[in-house]
Amino acid sequence: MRVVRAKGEVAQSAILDDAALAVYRTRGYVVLPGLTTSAELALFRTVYSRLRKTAPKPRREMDRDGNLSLEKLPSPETACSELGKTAFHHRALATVADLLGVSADRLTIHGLFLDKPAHAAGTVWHRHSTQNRPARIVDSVTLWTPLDDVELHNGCLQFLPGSHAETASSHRIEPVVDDAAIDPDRVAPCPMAAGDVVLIHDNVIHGGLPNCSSQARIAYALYCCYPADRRLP
Ligand SMILES: O=C(O)CCC(=O)C(=O)O
Repeated sequence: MRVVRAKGEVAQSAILDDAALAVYRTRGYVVLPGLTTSAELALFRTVYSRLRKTAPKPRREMDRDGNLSLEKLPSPETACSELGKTAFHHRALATVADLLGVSADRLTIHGLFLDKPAHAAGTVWHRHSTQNRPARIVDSVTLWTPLDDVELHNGCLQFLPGSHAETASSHRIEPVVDDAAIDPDRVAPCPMAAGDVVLIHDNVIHGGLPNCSSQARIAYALYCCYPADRRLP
């Protein structure tokens, strides 16, 4: 199935060139084709299937009505060190280091498989910057790649473009953003082809559509964290 993306959200090249950087700075996210390869996608699928059989039960995430929205398998690199040697990991580190203007060896990476099972609910609106995380982590960029094409019907991500430049309106800072605070006219769904990567700013509001298909939607995400005392301007 052909993936149709919104104009202006896709970088033309795999490296973070000026055009990609401009999209990221304006919208708070940018889609980069070509950060991983089809061979690596096959590896991610194999590792995921193996972990589903052997790893402890995945962490389940619910929506506000208590419906299952995600099953999470954290740190797959621990079970399969090959993952950490992939071009995806190397390019992720290089890209985020470039983006934050820091040396790659200052970054830590936390990997996660995200399975949105068939007919699972949407992923709640949230931003990473307000999540409960170690105080020493001051900035992060997430790279999220679907293992199959994702469209509106099978759980693609959606964003509130430009929200990374806004502060939370409530004095109660929470990672989950109330649906009532979301202007539907601003919502930008983000269909992607398998292996495309979306770079997600720490502060951008995003979520995911429900998976209305009969197949699980699986993604591999890398959370690249910068543990020091500066944020991306
Ligand atoms: O996989 C999803 O549906 C949501 C992923 C997400 O929002 C995240 O990794 O922050």
